[in-house]
Amino acid sequence: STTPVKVAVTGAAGQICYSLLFRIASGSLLGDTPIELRLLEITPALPRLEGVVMELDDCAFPNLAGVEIGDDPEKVFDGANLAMLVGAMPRKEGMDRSDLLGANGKIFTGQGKALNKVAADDVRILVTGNPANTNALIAKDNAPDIPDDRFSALTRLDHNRAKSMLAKKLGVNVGEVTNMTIWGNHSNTQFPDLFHTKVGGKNAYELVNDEAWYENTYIPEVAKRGGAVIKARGASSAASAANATVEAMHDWAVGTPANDWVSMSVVSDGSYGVPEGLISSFPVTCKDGKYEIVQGLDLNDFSKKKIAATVDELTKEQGEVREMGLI
Ligand code: NAX
Repeated sequence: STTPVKVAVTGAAGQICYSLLFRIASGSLLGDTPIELRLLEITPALPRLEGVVMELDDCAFPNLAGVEIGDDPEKVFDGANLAMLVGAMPRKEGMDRSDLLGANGKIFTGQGKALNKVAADDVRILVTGNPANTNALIAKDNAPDIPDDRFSALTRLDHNRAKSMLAKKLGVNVGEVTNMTIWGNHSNTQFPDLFHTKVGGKNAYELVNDEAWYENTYIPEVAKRGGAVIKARGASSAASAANATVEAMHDWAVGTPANDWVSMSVVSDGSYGVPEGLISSFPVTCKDGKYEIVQGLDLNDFSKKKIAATVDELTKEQGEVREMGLI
């Protein structure tokens, strides 16, 4: 029999995980490969998490080989092959971005250290909790023994939103849209790039043929979609964030389709002028558990300016967390 793949998930009693855990356990992550869930929460949320585990039991998923829960990252992450870091503190009223960086920064220093100590040699770590890119940077810096290319942050939800909004505009099925790229930070500065996107194999920017819509409607609406969901639903994106998290990890572990790529925030190797070491979103292909940044895309002046702005924001966040002593 096969040893189950150990999948660690944090923030397991939260709203994203209420969808994510069931997608993982039902096979969206690794098909019918047996998995063991290792679920981390803060102490006061453990009773609630026990309720979620009861529901996992009640699904009778045949490939769910076991579930462990706890509030100690060193125990929960022990032997983890895949880790999805979803748990973070939401921004509360009166908190600015740097307060959030500080509060969540502490979570990711501790979890980075714990992963460094106890995770499996092949561990792959995906950060969904916000600010995702900089949280991933903090975790990476606190895990010196884990190779840099095992860390990523989630920009797949932005990628999916961008595909869907483009398909609507053009009146096509979203399955026709390929080669979408989100560049930069998972924030309002992100840059969804239509210049390399294809729709039914044709250039998306040319098909849209509406510069004003691209610049003034599409780009801001993709970036601010999360806010629009909060306004409509009274709660932040959960099922779509879970879907993006499971798809991102699936593609990383299993591979991207031929002739397409996905957006992942990964450690920059200096590609496209993004400073080395930042965790920034790029077009990537994945195969056998490894990703590669797509090379050789031509960037026009508009794209270069947009990418410079979002990368600049990441550089500032890096500076802030460095000043706080988190990296
Ligand atoms: P919830 O507040 O519903 O759940 C978060 C859970 O994390 C809570 O149960 C909390 O107890 C737990 N938690 C807090 N500190 C923890 C720690 N140190 N260890 C383990 N667990 C801890 O939030 P939810 O809606 O599930 O969102 C989770 C995170 O995803 C938030 O940071 C949110 O901003 C972020 N998002 C990221 C997105 C992305 O595309 N990258 C989109 C969706 C979402 O906004």
